[in-house]
Amino acid sequence: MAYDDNNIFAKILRGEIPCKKVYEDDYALAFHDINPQAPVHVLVIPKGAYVGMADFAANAPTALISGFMQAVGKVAAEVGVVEEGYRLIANDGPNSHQEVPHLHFHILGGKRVGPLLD
Ligand code: IU
Repeated sequence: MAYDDNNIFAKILRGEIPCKKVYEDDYALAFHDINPQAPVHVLVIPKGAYVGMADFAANAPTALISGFMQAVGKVAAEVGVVEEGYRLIANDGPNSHQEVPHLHFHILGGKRVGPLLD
């Protein structure tokens, strides 16, 4: 799928739409999900035009890939879910119900979640 510059996370990255920011560095932005599914529900997105993980892995510079992954871990620690545990998921493509076509990881914590699928 081609990247759509007008997706909502692209607009958030450009500062055209506000977000409840949790963390930002050169590689990633993290913010609270607008419709939280758990007491902690934060999204982490890379600073680049990537739809999903295959696109990211194939086309992103190594520094961005590693910086993004480090940011995900930093955010999990910062929002205080590491000790009790959390779910880290990325919906990727139509079968997964990906709604926003910009790669994003969900950090879900603050409660014990159910089985992974449905
Ligand atoms: P998905 O993995 O693409 O299905 O998840 C998209 C998430 O983005 C979903 O949890 C929405 O609540 C969230 N979201 C948001 O935080 N802010 C927005 O403006 C929009 C969606 I649109």
